Amino acid sequence: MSFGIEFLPNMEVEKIVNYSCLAEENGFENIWVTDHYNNRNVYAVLAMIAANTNRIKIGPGVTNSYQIHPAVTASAVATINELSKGRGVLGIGPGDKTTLSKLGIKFEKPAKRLKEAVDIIKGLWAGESVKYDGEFFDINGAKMDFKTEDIPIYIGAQGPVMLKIAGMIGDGVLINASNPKDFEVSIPLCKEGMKEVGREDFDIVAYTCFSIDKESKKAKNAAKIVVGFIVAGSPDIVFERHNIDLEDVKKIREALGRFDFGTLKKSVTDEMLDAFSICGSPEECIEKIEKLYKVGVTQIVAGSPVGPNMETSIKIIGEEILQTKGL
Ligand code: F42
Repeated sequence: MSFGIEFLPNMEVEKIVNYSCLAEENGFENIWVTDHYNNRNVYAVLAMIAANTNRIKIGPGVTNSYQIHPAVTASAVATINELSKGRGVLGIGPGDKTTLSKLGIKFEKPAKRLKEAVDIIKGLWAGESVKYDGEFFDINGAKMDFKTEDIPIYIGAQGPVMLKIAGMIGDGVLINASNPKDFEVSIPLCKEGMKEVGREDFDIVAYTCFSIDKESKKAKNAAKIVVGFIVAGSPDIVFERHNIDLEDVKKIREALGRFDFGTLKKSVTDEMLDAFSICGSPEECIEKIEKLYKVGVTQIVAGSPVGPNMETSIKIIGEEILQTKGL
């Protein structure tokens, strides 16, 4: 099992680079940088990380094919791969409907569009002169002018259709989930896709809300706002799976509607923290990670907030999990 970390470029690039170096020193294997139009540009951030690290794999986690044409994504990730001497990876998903709607982009057939985009990217990376007559993309002999190699592609997926597609077209899947019960549902769907194309090697990534501190209470407290947002956006079927009372969910949604973050934090229950995050003391986090490993997860990505203090939390993960447990 390997460990990755997610960075949101809502902070200065210099800070992300410093945290990236710290993550590399502490034994993390992957850095995933999120892609949203309102943050610093993902490829500018990745280029700086590439220039300042030596070993860790880096890539967008995740970009989409609505805002960025697949040919531009192919070139950008190949450039990051060259700059980092072969450490590039591509994380690509269908896109975030709420963000895209702010740009006036219609979220039509996201799964089909993603599949077409990945086909085109693969063709370009293979050095082909790509001809593609798709529903969304019409490519007439596009070809890269520089050589690149086979870069691993990870698909951001949650829904049943997308999970199966991930198994068919990806080298791995980035699933926004934290609890073994969710992976018991998701992994068989990825496997269906893998079976269809005869793939065996596949990285199942838990892209989680993560918060660690030596003091359990401090770690849990730091996770509450992120968990509150996840609860507010989750469908009822997920609450049933985790025995979460819909009345408690209502309190969260009402608090969020009033931007009342104090009440929001107080309304996040222990059941919600367990369903939607890995959080607590190193021992508590290790217990959950071991359960995830048993159901088939092969990479943990420590996503926001990582902990009450990013620097301390990266060191705790390194010292108490990666070096001690040898994950
Ligand atoms: N989104 C971002 O914009 N930026 C990020 O940095 C980001 C990071 C990220 C990391 C991990 C991760 O898992 C997701 C992340 N996302 C990020 C969100 C990501 O872009 C998606 O919004 C998210 O993964 C939700 O995807 P989903 O798997 O739920 O797929 C959606 C599109 C969905 O509705 N899927 C359904 C399904 O069952 O999979 C239905 C899909 C379907 O079949 N639709 C048909 C089609 O062709 O698209 C059309 C059907 C019809 O009749 O129209």
